Amino acid sequence: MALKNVDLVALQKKAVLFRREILEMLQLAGSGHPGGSLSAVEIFIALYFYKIRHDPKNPAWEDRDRVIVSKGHCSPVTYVTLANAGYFLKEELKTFRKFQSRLQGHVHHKVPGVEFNTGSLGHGLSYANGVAMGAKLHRKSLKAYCIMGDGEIQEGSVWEAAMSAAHFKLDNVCAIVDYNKVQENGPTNEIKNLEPLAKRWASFGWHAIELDGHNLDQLITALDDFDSVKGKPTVIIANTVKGKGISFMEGKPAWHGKAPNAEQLQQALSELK
Ligand SMILES: Cc1ncc(C[n+]2csc(CCOP(=O)(O)OP(=O)(O)O)c2C)c(N)n1
Repeated sequence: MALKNVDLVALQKKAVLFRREILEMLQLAGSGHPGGSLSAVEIFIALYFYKIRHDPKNPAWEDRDRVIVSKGHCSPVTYVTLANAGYFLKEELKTFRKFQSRLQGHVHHKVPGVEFNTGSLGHGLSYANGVAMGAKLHRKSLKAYCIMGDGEIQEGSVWEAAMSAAHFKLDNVCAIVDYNKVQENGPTNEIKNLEPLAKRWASFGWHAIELDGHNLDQLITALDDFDSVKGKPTVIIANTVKGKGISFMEGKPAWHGKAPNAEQLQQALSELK
């Protein structure tokens, strides 16, 4: 059951702010990945502003929950989330993708709050498994959350990791698939069909939950449900829209990796109220 004392309206307002900040960063940089960042905003908010145990002033706190951003090109949503959570100053967002900035196009562990370097898709879940096994060995109650893309999970390594997590009964692993239905070059299920996706994860021994990935209430409820599942890992299949919130970006593969120009930014910001 979700903790209903959560201020959903405040979290929804945060989602609008995050989308604005993501687009501003991208426009300033002149490059980057808007589509899969905009689709994952509510996933990040539910994790960082509701669920996880963390201390932004002490990113190396041993007992923190780990969020592994396996789709490492979605650095814009990661950095905006971390800055808003207090890991570093928001001012630094302006350095995104600039020479010598810490905020490079793919997430890097030098950035406070980033657990693991990603960018080459398909590796985050194995890392999450390792963290989770280590936690069990050391009798720690921390959890590992791994955010993946739908195109990403076409990688065979993801399914090896899925098998391992179930075999080792890693009930402290929660995979979250940002199921925005579009990968780099087109619709995911036309390029390589993932369906029936929830059944596939279940057949690998996972507790599978499917929901609307823009609905914070549903996300929060699912993240709480994960805590009560014992003996198996959990996957949340979050149905989302790539480019969510911006009419000319939604569902468009062209906006997978392209920054808006100044005019497009203004148009986009006018839609985010
Ligand atoms: C191993 C690997 N192959 C290819 C790429 C190039 N690449 C970067 S993003 C991407 C598409 C990923 O699609 P998806 O996981 O659906 O991401 P999202 O839509 O959430 O941005 C590809 C093919 C990569 N980064 N790593």
